[in-house]
Amino acid sequence: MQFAHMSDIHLGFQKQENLQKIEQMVFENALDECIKRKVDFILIPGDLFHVNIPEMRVQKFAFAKFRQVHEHGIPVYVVYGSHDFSPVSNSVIDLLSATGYITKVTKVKESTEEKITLDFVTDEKTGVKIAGLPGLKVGKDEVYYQKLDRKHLENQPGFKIFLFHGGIDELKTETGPETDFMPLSLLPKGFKYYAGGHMHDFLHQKYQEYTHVVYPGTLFAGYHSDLENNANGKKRGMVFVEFEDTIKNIEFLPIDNAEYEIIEIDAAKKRSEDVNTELLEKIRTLEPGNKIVIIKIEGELSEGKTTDIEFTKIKDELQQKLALDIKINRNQLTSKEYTITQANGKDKYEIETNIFSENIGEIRLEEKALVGNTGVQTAKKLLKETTQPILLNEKKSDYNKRIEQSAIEILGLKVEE
Ligand SMILES: [Mn+2]
Repeated sequence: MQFAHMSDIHLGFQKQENLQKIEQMVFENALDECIKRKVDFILIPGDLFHVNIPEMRVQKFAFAKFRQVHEHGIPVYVVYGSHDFSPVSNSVIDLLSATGYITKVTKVKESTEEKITLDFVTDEKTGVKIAGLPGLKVGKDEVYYQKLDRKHLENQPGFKIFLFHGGIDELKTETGPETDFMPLSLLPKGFKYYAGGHMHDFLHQKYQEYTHVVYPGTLFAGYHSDLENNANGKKRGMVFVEFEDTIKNIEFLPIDNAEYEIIEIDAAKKRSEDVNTELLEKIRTLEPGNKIVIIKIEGELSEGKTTDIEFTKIKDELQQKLALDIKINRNQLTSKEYTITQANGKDKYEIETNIFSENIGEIRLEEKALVGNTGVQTAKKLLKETTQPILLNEKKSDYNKRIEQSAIEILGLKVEE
């Protein structure tokens, strides 16, 4: 018997057409491989979609593919991730679940203030028992897992699999996500396989009471840094597991996505003019045709502004040579001469992201959460929360309190009562 495990596919993350095609292709290739191998079932523990309600284009190809998998009689077991999560079951995951193409495995038997008791979903053909918990939005995961009635799950016999979405303290890496970690001890012990989502790199670890904690990682990208890692040679793919009454074999199958070129420039103590020349020279030695080109430039310029570097010109040149897409990461590029940079974008959200990305480099702070990509994300969340409108019939004082509390939560601050 064999099952497949994939996660963090982030369908709908890509905004550029060429990359959208790759995102769709790797997803379809992964499921085709499951059909080809006639797996007994497929596990997807979260972030299947990048948002809870992705655009219709994404829903269309995802439904078509899951229908095909369904017609081959392969069940798909899913939990929400932190991205496709909806507190009111208002996610495309729920739509897919309503059609019967996928099964959400979080079956809450009982939920009180102190305790969440889960039931298993039993896979009909193999008799495997599957339970799982979703990932919630930033910081709330652990509370949820702390309430889990582990004994109830541990006491039941059978071949058991646990699906979860979140990081494990024991597996914390320098390059992985920085938030949403919990100790392994919050998961029920003695399951045959722990199918993880959230970590974007493939990981397989064994612990005494938790044999086989596995994360397949993303299939392509869900953060911009994933593309950078791909360009530096990181393989992406999925996991196939052979089993009988125990696990027999765990195989990571790489799935190709794209070809890359990466240029990394240390701009520290250089003049903007010289960095510009260096960059243009490097660009001209590339053969970027049909490749994703990543330009990463960081450090503090000794002279000139970050805007002196002709990123538009560089993009144009690469586009003319038919690069699939060009990603420029200049979040860590700063200058002694501070200016607020304008930014373009196709909609309000893209403009906001671009403005934050281009200007955050000018800020020098110790607090890691407030700079770089994390800083951009925090700024965006704050902006979104603080511009929420007042609700109908809501008192001004309640409104102020509500906004204040969400801001505090986003910044991860604890306030004395
Ligand atoms: Mn993810």
